[in-house]
Amino acid sequence: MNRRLFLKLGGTFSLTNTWFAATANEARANSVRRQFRISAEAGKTNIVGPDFPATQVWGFNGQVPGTPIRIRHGEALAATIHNALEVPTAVHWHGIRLPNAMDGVAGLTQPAIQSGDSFEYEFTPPDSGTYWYHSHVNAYEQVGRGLYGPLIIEERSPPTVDRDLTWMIDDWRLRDDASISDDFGSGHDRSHAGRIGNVPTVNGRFRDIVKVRSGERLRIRLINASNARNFALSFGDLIPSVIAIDGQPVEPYEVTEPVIVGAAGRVDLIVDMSGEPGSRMPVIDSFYRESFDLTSFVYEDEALRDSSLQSSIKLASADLPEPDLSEAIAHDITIAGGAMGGLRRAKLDGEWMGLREIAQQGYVWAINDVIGNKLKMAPLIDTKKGTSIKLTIQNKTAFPHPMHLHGHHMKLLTIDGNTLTRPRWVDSPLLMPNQVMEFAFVADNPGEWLFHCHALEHHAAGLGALVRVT
Ligand SMILES: [Cu+2]
Repeated sequence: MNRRLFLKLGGTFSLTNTWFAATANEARANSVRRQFRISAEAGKTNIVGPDFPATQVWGFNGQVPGTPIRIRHGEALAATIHNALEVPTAVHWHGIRLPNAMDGVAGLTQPAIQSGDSFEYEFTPPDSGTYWYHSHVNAYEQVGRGLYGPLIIEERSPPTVDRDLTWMIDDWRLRDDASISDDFGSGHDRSHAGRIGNVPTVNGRFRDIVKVRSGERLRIRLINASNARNFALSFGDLIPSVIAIDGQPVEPYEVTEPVIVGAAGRVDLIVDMSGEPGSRMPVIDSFYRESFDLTSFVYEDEALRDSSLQSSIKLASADLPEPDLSEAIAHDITIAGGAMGGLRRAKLDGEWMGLREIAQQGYVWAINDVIGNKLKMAPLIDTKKGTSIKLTIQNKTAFPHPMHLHGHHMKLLTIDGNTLTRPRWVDSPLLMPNQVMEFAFVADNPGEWLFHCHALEHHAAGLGALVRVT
């Protein structure tokens, strides 16, 4: 139906990413405490283009993406969130290792911010990198309506680039009149791939263009704010280098395969624009069966320089606690359930039940046979502060799951038994069907932390657990 209509639309916007460039200049203050006042409110934005009406959204300061938060590494972030919506909300700072009380999970780490009320978040992010903030109340609806924004912690010595761009990629399910389809959390979405939409966007725009100049070096911070859509992005004959994953630096490496960005994941790329002046090059997604143009580079007629920059693109190494693998406590974690998953029974509120009975209450997924139907529940992992933990996570389902651990980063060690040549730190790893991944991390941040699938409908349908660190 309209999926076809929108994905076949040929029109483009003339808007570029100047909005993000402008906000970067505002982040030049010398104070060590950066204050933001942000209102969660309804707004209107033109997502699909001039031939369609504007879309009613919920956004931070009414915008999609919300007001960019950009501070320097070492600065404290103070954010007053005012709730101007008619429903409760709260803000999670995705990927930041922060005090538990600031984590923004309403019903676990704080009460929800009621309509008309405000809440003050304050913390000093310990790591630089690319993060995001989003609602953590009925997230499958609130994030789906646009309640998210970029959160950038600038490195003390970033690599030299001509432009530092943030691309928040999202996936909307719109009706023919460009209004948001309000079938949030449908039974089908909960039990299958999550809410997959029909209008993929970059920074809230469908099929926008990005004006570039030949010879220009871009840093592109990809942030996947979709409810559930994963992306696999191809950049034509350009060869991007990955410099960070989930905010954490990696030894730079060139990619010729599509760049995978699972829901909630982030990838920082360095891209040297080597195309002909005046040419156009689409960025193509091919994660699912049908591929499509997500956005397009359009080269200006004048080149910036004849050959690309040669300066180093390497970031300072990640500064995270190294787990002690010889002493690590091992936990095996099995994800089961969903359509075609073969889960027959599981524990709901401590009682074994058949899948039919569980599904009648809206739940279809289990972690180690337990339905995560509540935020406050018996922890999956209960450990002392400072303990090294080794996780072996097996996805025994027919769908991909981006598994997000709050308050920590995990070192990804192996995929399907193969040791990674480049172990990397992650907070939202994407586990494909039947995949097994091993991780290790130091549980050094006290509190009760969510560990859940970031396909938001899956979390709502039981794919969540708690990690308690005391
Ligand atoms: Cu999932």
